[in-house]
Amino acid sequence: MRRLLAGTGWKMNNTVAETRRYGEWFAEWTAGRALSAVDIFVLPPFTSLHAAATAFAGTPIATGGQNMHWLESGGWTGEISAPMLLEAGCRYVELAHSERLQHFGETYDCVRLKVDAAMKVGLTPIICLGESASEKESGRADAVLADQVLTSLAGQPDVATADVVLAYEPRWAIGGAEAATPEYIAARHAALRQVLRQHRGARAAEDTRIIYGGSVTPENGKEILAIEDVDGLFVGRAAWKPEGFAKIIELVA
Ligand code: G2H
Repeated sequence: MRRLLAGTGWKMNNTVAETRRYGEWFAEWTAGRALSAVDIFVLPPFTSLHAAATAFAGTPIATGGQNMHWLESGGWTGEISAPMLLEAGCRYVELAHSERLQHFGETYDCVRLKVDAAMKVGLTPIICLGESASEKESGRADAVLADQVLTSLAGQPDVATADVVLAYEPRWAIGGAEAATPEYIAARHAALRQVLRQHRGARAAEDTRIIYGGSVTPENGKEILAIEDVDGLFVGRAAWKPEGFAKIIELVA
């Protein structure tokens, strides 16, 4: 049985002061609530990571980075490593968000190195996968997704026991007005599970959690979560304020 996830990536939002207020709000909101059946994560900007880990201590909310370098240290100006994320209290790291791929030239070959580095230190990678609008229009979505996931996991032959989360985020649905339709999401998630089954075996297909992200809101989240192969919701704008994230968690928990 796969545990459901509710997560938010803050992108370049929420200062240290705002993070503290977010945490205080949640400390109160989570007190006495039954949330033990769901995994909850928040991915703040690097500067707010330490404040977030402190603010969410004692709540069921774990924190994670939005990116990292694949090496542990060195002359890499502007970068941050897996051990540094761990030290800042992270349990997760998001990799391959389409904004990283589109605007910062990242590739899935480099994502593979990051997956390996994250897993080496015990961070759970949240690996983003998603086709562009033109790949969707030309009917290549499933082939693109298969290539992305297999490249990302190429260094992890035993994904069945590995703790990874796959996040399906169609690029054309990110930051927009509408999420993908439930039918479309169902087809992509099922296809991804089939790729895992084919290349990694039945156990990997059964165990690996695949969450959906891309314009999820408290209004559309319930329908998306009801899809068989969807194991959680990954939210941006709708959860940058604590009240919004609480509504998403209520759907999942
Ligand atoms: C996609 C998503 C966060 P938004 O990046 O997973 O952001 O919900 O704002 O589309």
